[in-house]
Amino acid sequence: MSTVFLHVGQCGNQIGHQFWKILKDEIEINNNTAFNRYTGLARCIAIDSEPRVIEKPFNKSSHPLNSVLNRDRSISTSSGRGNNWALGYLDAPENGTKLSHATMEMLRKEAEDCDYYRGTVLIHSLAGGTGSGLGSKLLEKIRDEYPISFLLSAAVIPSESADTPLQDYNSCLSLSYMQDYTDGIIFFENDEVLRQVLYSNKRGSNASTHNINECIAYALANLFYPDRSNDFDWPSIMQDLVPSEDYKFIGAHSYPFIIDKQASLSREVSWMNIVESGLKNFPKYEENGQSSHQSISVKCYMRGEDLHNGVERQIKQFYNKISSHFRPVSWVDKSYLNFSFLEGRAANPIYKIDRSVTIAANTTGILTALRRTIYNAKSKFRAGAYLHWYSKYNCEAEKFLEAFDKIDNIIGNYQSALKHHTDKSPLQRFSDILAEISLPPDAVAALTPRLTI
Ligand SMILES: Nc1nc2c(ncn2[C@@H]2O[C@H](COP(=O)(O)OP(=O)(O)OP(=O)(O)O)[C@@H](O)[C@H]2O)c(=O)[nH]1
Ligand SMILES: [Mg+2]
Repeated sequence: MSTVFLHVGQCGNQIGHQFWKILKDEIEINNNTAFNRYTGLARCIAIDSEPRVIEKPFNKSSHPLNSVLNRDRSISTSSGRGNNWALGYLDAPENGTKLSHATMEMLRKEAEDCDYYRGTVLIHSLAGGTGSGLGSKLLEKIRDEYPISFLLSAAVIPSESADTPLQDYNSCLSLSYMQDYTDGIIFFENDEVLRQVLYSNKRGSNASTHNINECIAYALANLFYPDRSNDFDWPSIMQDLVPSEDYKFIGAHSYPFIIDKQASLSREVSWMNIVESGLKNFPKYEENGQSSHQSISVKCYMRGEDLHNGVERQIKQFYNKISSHFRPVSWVDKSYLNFSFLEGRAANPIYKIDRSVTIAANTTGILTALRRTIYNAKSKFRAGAYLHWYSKYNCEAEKFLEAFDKIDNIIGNYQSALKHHTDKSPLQRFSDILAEISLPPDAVAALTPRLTI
């Protein structure tokens, strides 16, 4: 069972490089479906509108990925898409090359090369022109050509302090395509990942984009190849995590993530300690300084060499600890949170990590990023700002309105999951209903005391 990874745009390729570095160091290349068993080459396709990042591994034979990435599965043109979704989506031919056509041809070859092609994961950012615009076009085409294969997006949400003035437009447009065509969206917020990296960096307060990418790649590697073995059934895990089309967003994080190779995290630390630190380090999903997210599904992988020394007996404590952080929405049963125990060393020995915990969670925490993005995009749209940059590439106002509609729907779905939470007492819930239907205050006063329990 094989997965083909597509790295799209600068961000997608830079994260892709870190992802394959981790897998190359920790996987037996000739005995794992992540790599082609005969050639030892990674099952991925690198796509960008400019050649700089893509070419790097091939320019120097000493590059760690020189022998792992396949030049015949990489494609670029000469210039970027200027942080413009419409230009990326238009995918105009350059010297006779259309990036989306060339990519689909490569995907066909790669899928035919697999014993059993299971699906595609597209790694990209939401803010630039290539990863978001061309990424959207590719999702549409892949879904059309491989309707029953799994299709996931691993997407980077831009920093709140805008990287480009167009980032909210680009994000809305690509989010609407992701919602339409994928089976699930694993998202990483650059601001949150930066916070995680700073937390993990025991020695100082510096963090580079490279470190952020390592952190994202580590979570992805642990999600798709949690014990680095063959045939881990991630599609069925994803089906558990995405119970319906209405809730596709999954946050993921692995702990410990250590930049500093001198640091170690070994047996002296208890499993409970690792779970607690992992939870502290998971994205906080705060809005106005408050965190009130609830969860639809949570998957927790625990990986280490000593799992049979009583760890499974502590499962109740782990369940209680994790479920108090990821509180369930009212309509899920206890199985919304489940565990996989994976026997084996947790990471490459150079990191001196014996144990790790990876948590993937579908929570209402995505609301914060969605609300912020759509609020910013609609404000600009109402002012008519920058729209001519899109209309000149055939992206008219209706396209924006459709995208806003879709995102409003996603927000509505997650919001209603939050609303049905039952932690509140009957009195509180009744008061909420009264507030919603706006009865006059004397009617509220007349009704409320009768419900006091
Ligand atoms: N985490 C992470 N974010 C990145 C990286 N490179 C760019 N970004 C973010 O991605 C957004 C820009 O997207 P890029 O991937 O650079 O753009 P692109 O897809 O190459 O598109 P164009 O350059 O416009 O053709 C910004 O929000 C950046 O902060 C990276 O290596 N890692
Ligand atoms: Mg670029």
